[in-house]
Order: sequence, then structure tokens, then C-alpha cells
Amino acid sequence: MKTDVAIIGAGPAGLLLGHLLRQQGIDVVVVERQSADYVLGRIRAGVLEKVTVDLMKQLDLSDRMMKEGLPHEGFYLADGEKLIHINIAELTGSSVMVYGQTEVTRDLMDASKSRGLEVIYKAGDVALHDVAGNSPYVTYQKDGQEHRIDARFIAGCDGFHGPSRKAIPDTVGKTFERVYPFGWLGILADVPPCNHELIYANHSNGFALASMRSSTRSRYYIQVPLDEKVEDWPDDRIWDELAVRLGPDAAANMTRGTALEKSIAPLRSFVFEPMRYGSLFLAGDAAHIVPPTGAKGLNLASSDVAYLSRALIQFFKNGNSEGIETYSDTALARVWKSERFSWSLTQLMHRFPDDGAFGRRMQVAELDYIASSEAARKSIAENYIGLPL
Ligand code: FAS
Ligand code: PHB
Repeated sequence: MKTDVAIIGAGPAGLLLGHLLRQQGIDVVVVERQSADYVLGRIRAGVLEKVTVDLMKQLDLSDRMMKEGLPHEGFYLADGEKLIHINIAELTGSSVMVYGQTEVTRDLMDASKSRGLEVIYKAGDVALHDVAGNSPYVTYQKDGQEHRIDARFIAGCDGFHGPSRKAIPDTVGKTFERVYPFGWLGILADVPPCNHELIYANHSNGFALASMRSSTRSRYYIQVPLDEKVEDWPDDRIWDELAVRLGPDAAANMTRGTALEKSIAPLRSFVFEPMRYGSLFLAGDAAHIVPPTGAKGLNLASSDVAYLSRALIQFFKNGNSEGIETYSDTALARVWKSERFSWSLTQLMHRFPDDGAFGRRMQVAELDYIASSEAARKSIAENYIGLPL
């Protein structure tokens, strides 16, 4: 098979990029290791920045999001006693959209069928070849046969554990990483949210987040030690701990219910440089990971794809290579600022075992400062809605 761009991975990054390129008449093929149902079954992000909403609008795929999504004009920080409102609308004139990553992926998948975007699911042993040159190719196994896709470029949208990043020689790639000494235990339940906006709480017991997917479906998280097992956390224990950490007001409005999904995700900050090597481009989690505290993971994948799609369209439509030459530096400039925000909010809102009483006092003092300073709240708000492209 021959194509212009072979995309590895049919998560949000791969599907967004595939649609944006196909929309401009560029030939693409997406190769995904899992089945479509498996990809949809992963419960992940819940908050969309303007950059993600705008890409869906650009693709004319935002109807369901605008109908079912919840525009949010603020969120709360809590220190176990008081709630601090970050009024996004007042501070930035903007808002975020609460609409699950699963729904974004579903909208993109449904459109790939109706618009003829070729996505090959359940592709085994995907491997990249000759990425340093101008004639790279991808091989994969399917239905007992090896297949080959020759392409002008390969887009590695295969997430943190995919093969694309590993196709860049160690002598070229540099990694930057911080692994956090805790994870997030997430629970999804068909119960109404305890608050109309998200609450990020730093209680002396640890972090908790009250989020949602709709007015009838809630998503909650609590910080747990890394060695915890999901089976150690029956639903009632999670609800009890959420009520303590989120504070009395939230607890009074909390509706308990059976967990539809329950999982523990480790937290790390990770960046791989460069995001381009020869004819291979990395986008999304293939190149970087943020702790979900700042709701940046999915949205960074979107900004990478916004830059990369423009660069590839410029190349194929006008023969102009400027975008592909500058892609890595341009994308990384925004990635590092999002990494900083996600790291700093994680530092502020979680209990770090080694920080002791002084570290806790620093967190409480910073939350007090944020409560009293519009400038501090504006800084948080403008990072939370996503920095301009
Ligand atoms: P993805 O990982 O979504 O997609 C990569 C795709 O590549 C997958 O479908 C995978 O199956 C495929 N792939 C992998 N190896 C392959 C191979 N060898 N061949 C072919 N395909 C291959 N972000 C937030 O903003 N908020 C959150 O609350 C949040 N929670 C998260 C919880 C968890 C457990 C995880 C892992 C991530 C979470 N994230 C969150 C981040 C997440 O939303 C990512 O940022 C987002 O999925 C990035 O999208 P992609 O870059 O497309 O990567
Ligand atoms: C979610 O709803 O899954 C969510 C929301 C905000 C975050 C992280 C996760 O910062």
C-alpha cells in the first residue's frame, strides 16, 4: 500500500490528524494495534481546551459535543477547609468544555467510517522502517499476513508505550522525566455530580478531584500510594474518602453509586526531544506525558496535531517545508509550558510523603495566597484554559 502519511495509533491524536489531512485531500492510513471497542473502553480525559473544541469544529464534528458537552466557566481549589473559586470566564473571558475523551474518540471514529478515513484496527507487530530517509515504511501483521505501507511521512501517534519514539536513535533522542510517588484511583458512576463545577482538593489525607461526564454521570479521583491495588478499594471506601477529602459542602451533595469503572493510573511528567526525526513526527503521548492534574494530556495531543497538520498540509499543497522543519521546536515550546503548569498544580495539590509539615504549610500558604490574589488566580486560569497556539 502507498500513502502520503502513515499514522500509527487511532487515539485522539491519530484520528484528529487523520481527519485534518484527509479533509485537505492528503492520503492517509491509520494503523491501530487494538480494536475500536478497546480504544473506546479506555476512560481518560474529561476537560477539553478551546484548541480541542476548535479542531472538532474545524472538522465539522462538534455537533454532539455542543449539544451534550458542558461548558464550564470556572472550577474550585480546596484545602480541606475553604473552597477557592477560579472564575475562568471573569479572569480570561474564555471557558473549557467538559466532554469525555471517549466521546471525542467516538465522534472521530464514527466520522472515519462516513468520510472514508482508512483506519486499520487490530494491526499486530507494527514496525517503522527507514524513518531517517524520504521513503519510510510501516509493516504490520493482520489476518496471518505481513502488510507494508510505503509513505512520505510517518506520524507516531501511538501513545507512551508505542513503537514510534523508540524508532528514533538513542544518540538523537533526549528524555526528561519525573515519576510521582503516588497514583490516581479513578471511579466512574452514574450519579449526579456533587458540584456544578470541578473541585480539586488538597486535604491532609491527600488529593481528590470531583469531575463529571454529564449531569447524570460523575468521575472522581483520589490520590493513592503507588503500591495500592484497585481491589483494596471497594466502592464504599472510595466514597467515604472522597467525602472527607472534598470537604463537608461537597460531601453533603454527594450521591453514591456503583462504580462502572475503577482504575489506578500512575502519574509522571515526561518529555521526549526532538518530536521529529527525518520523516517521522511524534504527536501526543508518544512524545510527552503530563500528570492529569492540569487536564492537559488530551489537549496537548490536540495542539501537537494542530501544528503538525498545518505543516504537512503546507508541504503537500504548496511544497513548503518550513512547517515540518520547525514543527518540533514549535510544539515543544507549548509542551514545556503545559508540563510546567501540570507539574506545579500537582506539587500544590498532592501530599508528598517526604514533604512533612513544612511542605504542607507551604501548600496551605500558597492556596491562601491564591484565594487573596486575582493575579495568582488569573495565572492559573489562563494556563488551565490552554495557552494560545
Ligand atoms: P493515546 O494513548 O490515547 O492513543 C495512542 C493509540 O496508539 C492507542 O489507541 C494505542 O492502542 C495505539 N498504539 C499503541 N501502540 C501501538 C502499536 N504498536 N501499533 C499501533 N497502535 C498502537 N488526560 C487528561 O487530560 N485528563 C485525564 O484525566 C487523563 N487521564 C488519563 C488516564 C490514563 C490511565 C492515561 C493512560 C492517560 C490519561 N490522560 C488524561 C492522558 C490521555 O488522555 C492522553 O493524553 C491522550 O489519550 C493522548 O492521546 P494520544 O496521544 O492519541 O495517545
Ligand atoms: C476527568 O474528568 O477525567 C478529569 C478532569 C480534570 C482533570 C483530570 C481528569 O484535571
